This record gives sequence, structure tokens and C-alpha cells, in this order.
Amino acid sequence: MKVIFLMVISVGALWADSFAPAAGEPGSMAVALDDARVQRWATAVAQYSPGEDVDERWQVPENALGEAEGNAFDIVGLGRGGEITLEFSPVIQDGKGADFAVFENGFSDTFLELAFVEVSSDGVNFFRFENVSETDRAVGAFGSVNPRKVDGLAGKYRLGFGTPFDLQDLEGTVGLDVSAVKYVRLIDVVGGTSLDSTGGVIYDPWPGSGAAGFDLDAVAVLGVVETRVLSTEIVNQACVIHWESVPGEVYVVERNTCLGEEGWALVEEVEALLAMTEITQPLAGADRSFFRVRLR
Ligand SMILES: [Ca+2]
Ligand SMILES: [Ca+2]
Ligand SMILES: [Ca+2]
Repeated sequence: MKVIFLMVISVGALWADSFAPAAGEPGSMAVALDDARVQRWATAVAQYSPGEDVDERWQVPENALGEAEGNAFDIVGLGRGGEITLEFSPVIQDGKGADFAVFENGFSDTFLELAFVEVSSDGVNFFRFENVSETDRAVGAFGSVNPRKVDGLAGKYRLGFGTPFDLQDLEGTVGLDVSAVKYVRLIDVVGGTSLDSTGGVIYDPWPGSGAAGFDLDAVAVLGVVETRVLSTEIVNQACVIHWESVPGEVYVVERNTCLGEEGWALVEEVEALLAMTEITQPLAGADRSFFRVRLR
């Protein structure tokens, strides 16, 4: 009986931390404001409706346009239950991996004010990204939220780090063209009231005052970055390769005896955990070897 009890506990613990960790930790999906994938930023404010308890000085929707500053002040406060819609010109297209990232101004890895994210091609019909919150109790005005318990909501990461969204998750949605998304809308989550996609109550810092709710710094449009090998060296008859990587992406490492299109053999598929990935391959017995690394 005891063994079974322990197993249940361990499965519960896994479930409790289901999602990507804070910025800087292995496996984090946080997008730094100077990430190589960042191509451009929101170009216009289409609509802004502040909610409750947000001072006038934070009611500056233009602060969400252009580059993320990564500070606490160049933001627009949504207020409790408020929302903002930003416009993108040119439109955002679904490409490989995440397509845009939302930057909030959380001052720590656990002071996380959250927002729903919706997108639209026509400015009329908006579609929400699936989201889950596993925080199981109320969070005070300056309480903490574990980022590993949040998925599909903006505000998962501290200031300077955006939460990525992939339009592919909404592919096939009637009324949305994922190759032409012109609007991104952020709707403040009201801790203890708002519901996630599973129907569960979402908890985030509440009630807050003066700057209640989600504080938006910027929204970046992301593109694909070419895979770049940073270094290769021979150590103890093995080749050590480092390359620039995007956490969460899978890279294919292949080997050949000559350069050309034919003959590449799979060495390994590696899921990147950090912005740089390393692999070590024994060279013993080979006259010469070529390696290549590509996104899967
Ligand atoms: Ca995509
Ligand atoms: Ca706030
Ligand atoms: Ca800003």
C-alpha cells in the first residue's frame, strides 16, 4: 500500500509542474527582448478599454507600440478586467515555431499578472489561445504564481521576457486566417473570477490598486532564425559542436564523409533546452567527417 501511495504523490507532483519554467532556466520558452527571432513590433492601437483600479498615468496605450523597453514604466496598464487590441502592419503569418511574443512588466519570476490572448484577421472575430492555470489557491495583491503552473496566458515571464504564441495552435479555426493575423488582443485575467479553457478558476495577483491587472510593455513579431554553428573543436578524438538554438526546437545532427546532397546519416536529434546546444561525437576510425545541424 505504501508504495502505491508514493507513486500517486509522485504523479501528482509531476502534474503540478506541467509547463515551461521561468526565464533563464533550462526548457524555458521565454523570449528575451533582444532574441534573434524578434523581427518587428506592434504598429497601432486599435482599441483600449481600461478596467478597474488603473491610474490615469498608466492609461497610455501607445506605450505598447514599438520595441519592448523591459522596464516597469513604459507600459499600458489594463486595469482589472481591461483589454487592449493592437494592430500589426504587415500582418503576422504562421511560420515555423512561435509567431509572436507578449511582454509584461512583472518585477520577478513569480509576480505574474496574466492575460488572455486572442487574435483576429478581420478585426471582428477574435479567437482565444487555449490556456491552463493550475495555481490552486487565491494569490494576494503581491502574491506569487509559479510559472510552471501557467500555459497559454501572457504574463508568464518577468519583465524583459516575452511569452511566445504559435498561430499553428489555432490553425483550422473557422473565421481566422493564420497566414494573415492583423490584430492581437490582451484581456486581463481577474484572479479568482476568470476561467481557463478547462473551466478552472485562474488565480493571479488580486486585487492590486493603482496598477491592477496586466501591464503590457510590447508585442513582438517573431521569425525563423537560420541555425548557426558557433564553434567546433576536437577533444579526445571527439568532435564537439556548439550551435545557436531556440529552446523547445528539435535539431537534427547529420554526418557524412563528403560534402554534397547525398549520403547524410542521422547522428542524433536533440531538443534544445537553452539558447546554445552542444553535442559530442566520437571521431575514432574515420578518415574525415563532415557534420551538419539543421532544424527538424
Ligand atoms: Ca507558427
Ligand atoms: Ca499590474
Ligand atoms: Ca513599452
